[in-house]
Amino acid sequence: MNESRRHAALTLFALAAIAASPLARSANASDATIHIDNFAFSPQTLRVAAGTKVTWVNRDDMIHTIVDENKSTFKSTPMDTDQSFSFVFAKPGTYRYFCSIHPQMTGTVVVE
Ligand SMILES: [Cu+2]
Repeated sequence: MNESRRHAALTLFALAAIAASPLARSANASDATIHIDNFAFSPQTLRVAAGTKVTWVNRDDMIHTIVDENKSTFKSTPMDTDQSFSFVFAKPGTYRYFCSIHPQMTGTVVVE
């Protein structure tokens, strides 16, 4: 293979790798992630557009839950380390939530 063909092949390979990577996927505007670390939600306040799918990922070595303050919009089952919970916020509003096991853990999702 001559040098320019080799270069073209490498470029194609790199583009395919970027398209298939999870990083490219999470750049999708309709996805957002909140991490749980050391008994805290990060970011504590998340602003998203209506229709966004928000995923909470538990990075703590402790079981946590995600429950909205009215206990009617969304409620996860207990999440162990590395487990996640997702909810699609269809309607604009301010959604406060907490962990039912550690009620001092609170967070807010603002849907615009
Ligand atoms: Cu908790």
